[in-house]
Amino acid sequence: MSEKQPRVFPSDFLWGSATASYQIEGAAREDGRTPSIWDTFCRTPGKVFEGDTGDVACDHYHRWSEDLDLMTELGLGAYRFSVSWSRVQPTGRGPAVQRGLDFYRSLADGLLERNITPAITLYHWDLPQELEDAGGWPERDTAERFAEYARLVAEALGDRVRLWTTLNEPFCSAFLGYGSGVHAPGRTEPESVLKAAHHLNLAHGLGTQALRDVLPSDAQVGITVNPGVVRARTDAPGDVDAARRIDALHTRIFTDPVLHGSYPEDLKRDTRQVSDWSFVKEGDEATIHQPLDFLGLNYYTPTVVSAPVEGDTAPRNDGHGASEHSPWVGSETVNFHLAAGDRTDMGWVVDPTGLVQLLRRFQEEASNIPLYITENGAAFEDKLDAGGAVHDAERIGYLHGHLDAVHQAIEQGVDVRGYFLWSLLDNFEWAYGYSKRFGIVHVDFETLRRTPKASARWYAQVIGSGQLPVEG
Ligand code: IFM
Repeated sequence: MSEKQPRVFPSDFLWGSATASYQIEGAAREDGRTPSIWDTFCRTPGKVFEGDTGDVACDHYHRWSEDLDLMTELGLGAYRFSVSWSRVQPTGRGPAVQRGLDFYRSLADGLLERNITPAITLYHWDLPQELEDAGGWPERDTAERFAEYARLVAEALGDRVRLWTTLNEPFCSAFLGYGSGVHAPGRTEPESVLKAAHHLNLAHGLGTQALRDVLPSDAQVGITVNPGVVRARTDAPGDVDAARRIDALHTRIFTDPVLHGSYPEDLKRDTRQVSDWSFVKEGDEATIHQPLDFLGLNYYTPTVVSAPVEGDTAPRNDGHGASEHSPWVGSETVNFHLAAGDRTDMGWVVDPTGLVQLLRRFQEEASNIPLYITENGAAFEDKLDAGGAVHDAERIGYLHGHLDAVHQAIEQGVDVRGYFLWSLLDNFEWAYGYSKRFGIVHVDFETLRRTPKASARWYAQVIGSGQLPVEG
């Protein structure tokens, strides 16, 4: 195809946007909701930028109807949101709270009335604090609790929601939550990282079984991962080995058991000083290896690594937040490098070639399973101008490049069914608090007023025409 032609997407391509409960809902103490690990983490001094919390966030819990109208204006075909576990099952066990479930039922109904497909994520990092107090993800029981919770939500919403995702980015829950400690619950325990990763995988497997028990047969069940697109800085054997190690920890620790039913041998070898992996019980890998209807992939930027330098023990800047504690269990001294190129406000290099690479990889690895881009987007320092508008040309450029990458992958035969832009609204960006804006809709965190940015109008045009214009 010539460079000058617009990129036309398949007519049934799902055009979406995504958010997550703790990042937008607020109403942290209403209708029976109890603290999650993020409520606690936000209150731990020094953990979150300027002590920001999700107490109010975008106040979506009260303004959801206005937000649905914004989605209609954009012409969204689908909306990916997550359920707050502490809102529907406050102690992480036992019966559900009706008011919590009602909120998500109203949301799903509002979406359906507007012809927007609801896509549920059951777990986007906000574990009920009581479960963390009982040991959190390093405890096997948390996986059982997740399956119980998945069943409760499916019983309440299974009649109206067709797209179900068990977990979002288990890498962040395990490695940043229990390794580097830059995410809740902020623990820095190398073996707990591996245990947490395994119990998240097990939660996915048990949760998928519970969903299949309850949901109608046409429901689609999958998982969302954020695989590393890891590149060796040179083709020297040490650099190539560093890339293999980080790929095992970032990606294959999740995708190998989920897609192929076993943990990679090289991963177990690389981490044997830390753990003998005896927490993997007989039958676990088979439980994790459930048939999937789709695989969700989140992509933002690639990672460049090189071999450890002898004697160098300085903390690494791996792009996931500053910490004295490496999350890279058994490979702590691998070096991370900033690739050349334009960067977003997160410091992440803009490189859509990584998205093509990722899609091609999982087309092969997840043979015959449709793929969705469940997150992609960029933070920039957006400001309202004197006329009250936001001209976020850099974000439009980022989105154009990445949608072009999705289109290239489709042209190359990859079965990509949809794209969920991260994010609909500026929101609580975890340890960065409200300092990073990912939304295509600007949120004034004083007044909570929403203002669609230029990128929102641009995305609406892409959705309306089903094609990417020649220029961003
Ligand atoms: O905001 C997050 C989201 O919660 C998970 N994926 C990455 C986004 C940007 O950092």
